[in-house]
Amino acid sequence: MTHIKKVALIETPLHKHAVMDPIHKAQSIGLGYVGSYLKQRGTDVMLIDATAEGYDRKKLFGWGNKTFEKLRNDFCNDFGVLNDDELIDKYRLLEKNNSVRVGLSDIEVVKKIEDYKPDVVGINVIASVLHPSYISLVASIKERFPDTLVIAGGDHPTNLPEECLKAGTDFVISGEGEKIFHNIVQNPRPEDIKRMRGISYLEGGILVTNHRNTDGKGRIIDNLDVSEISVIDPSLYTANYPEEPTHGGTSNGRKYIDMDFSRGCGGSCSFCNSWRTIGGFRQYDMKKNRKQLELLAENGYEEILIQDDNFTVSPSHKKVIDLLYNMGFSWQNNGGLELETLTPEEIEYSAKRGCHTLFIPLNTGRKLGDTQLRKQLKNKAHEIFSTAKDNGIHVFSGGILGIPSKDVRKTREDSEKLIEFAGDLVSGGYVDYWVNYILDALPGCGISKRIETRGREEGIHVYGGKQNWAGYSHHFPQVYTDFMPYRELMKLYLKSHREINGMENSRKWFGGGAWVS
Ligand code: B12
Ligand code: SF4
Repeated sequence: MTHIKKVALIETPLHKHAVMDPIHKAQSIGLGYVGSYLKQRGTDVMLIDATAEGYDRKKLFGWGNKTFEKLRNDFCNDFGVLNDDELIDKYRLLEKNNSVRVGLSDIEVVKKIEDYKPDVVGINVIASVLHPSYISLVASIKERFPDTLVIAGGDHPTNLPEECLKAGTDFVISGEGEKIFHNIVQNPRPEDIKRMRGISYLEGGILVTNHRNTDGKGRIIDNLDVSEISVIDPSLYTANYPEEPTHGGTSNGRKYIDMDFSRGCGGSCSFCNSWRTIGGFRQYDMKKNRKQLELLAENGYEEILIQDDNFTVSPSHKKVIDLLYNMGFSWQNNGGLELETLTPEEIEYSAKRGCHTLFIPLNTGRKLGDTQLRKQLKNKAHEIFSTAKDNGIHVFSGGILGIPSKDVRKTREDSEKLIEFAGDLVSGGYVDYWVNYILDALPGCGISKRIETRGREEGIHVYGGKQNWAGYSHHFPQVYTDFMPYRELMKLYLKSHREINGMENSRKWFGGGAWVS
């Protein structure tokens, strides 16, 4: 084969803990960029969003004839009645394989491939929690089309390439996929692909990785140049997406889309791996942003869910806000604005320019162990959230429980402080919604490294090991310590939800709405 003409891009079906994990679906920004980059350079692209196209199909594993809706509703009802031990046993909460799959069946995806006849299949695995549905999908594709190249990209394959390759994937692409996939389209011979930077493959069963360029601290430096970042072609999103966002505030019936205006991150928070996957922070050119929004408006989009990891890092984010406002978009920021660095002026500025909902989480709960810092942060939270309320903005916030403290014995105490902190904000009516996340050992993040190198000595462990896929969701406990056994950690997590549920003016967790959907 000299030149690839047709590419099928697939978003992996969801695979999550049956009881604990929310079910979200949005347009894939990553596949949007990869697909548009190829399309704009002459390749035919079909995007199969296997989750969105089969969003109503929720298959439970190990629950007999019970439906997903019934299981979640029963759990919500029992949550207010049963004690923690009873809940854990009745709903098998400690079982990592207690899962639900959402999306098209493998057979349906294979049929779509058969009809389209692509030369190569590219699959996005946005999160490690999806691994079980990913490996099943690859096996089905390879069984039917053993000679078609299957390439994986996204956060999960980037950080755990070997696990994806062992499932039958031909090549894994690390980090940004636009240029490298285009390079593959131009040079599809396996021997050429094997020489490309950012590629992983198996040679005689052994992992070979052609690394990307990094600085002395392991940070990625061979990022895609901002001028090369394409405009997403909305015609790639042919699936029916949920009418209202499942992962943010309401769009009030306005047609919405997830979008970003910058890429990457200069930080390296211990619980996160995004900076490793996508590289350093880059703000998109304003001309590109305008063109992108014009194209979205032409396609009927009226509401933008901003997904940038670091929206406020560059002062020019105000120009993006002006642009959204002047073009008539309403917007919300779901990517997360860091409470610690936000100013009331920024909130007021956003409120006057079309913003109605903001996600403003705490960067880490650990800081709350320090009394002085806790007081400062509380004052800051009151100031920021009050400003948002006064300006009619809905705020949802959250923090991560279970991050091992420097002195591991204090982990529980620090988590309790976070629960208390959240309680103050919810009961005081400062936030509309609080999400309690629980730490996972994301592949490649600082916490994983700490566990690998000093875990045994410090008494920090991963429940079920690296293969505990459900644990990579931020909503199912995974990292426990000798001072808080796994069952106790699960109880602490349940307690954190109970406390919020007990407050009159909070939206209930495990209690309907987006959680059950
Ligand atoms: C937006 C977002 C979401 C949105 C939208 C996701 C969607 N479109 O379906 C929502 C809120 C729905 C979401 C949900 C989840 N998310 Co999320 N999400 C993000 C976020 C903030 C940005 C992703 C993004 O769009 N980036 C911008 C694009 C340009 O980057 P990209 O996706 O990485 O794509 C590039 C490359 O990876 C590559 N690439 C991607 N796919 C492919 C495919 C091929 C073939 C190739 C060649 C290349 C390639 O090229 C792309 C362009 O350069 C990231 C953090 C981050 N910065 O990455 C977390 C992140 C991806 N999410 C994460 C998690 C855990 C989840 C959830 C499991 C949470 C949950 N329990 O519900 C779910 C799972 C997904 C799902 N569908 O339910 C983790 C994943 C970590 C991991 N390895 O497990 C991340 C990394 C955050 C973190 N650090 O904790 N998420
Ligand atoms: S949590 Fe946010 S700021 Fe921290 S490393 Fe991840 S993307 Fe960067």
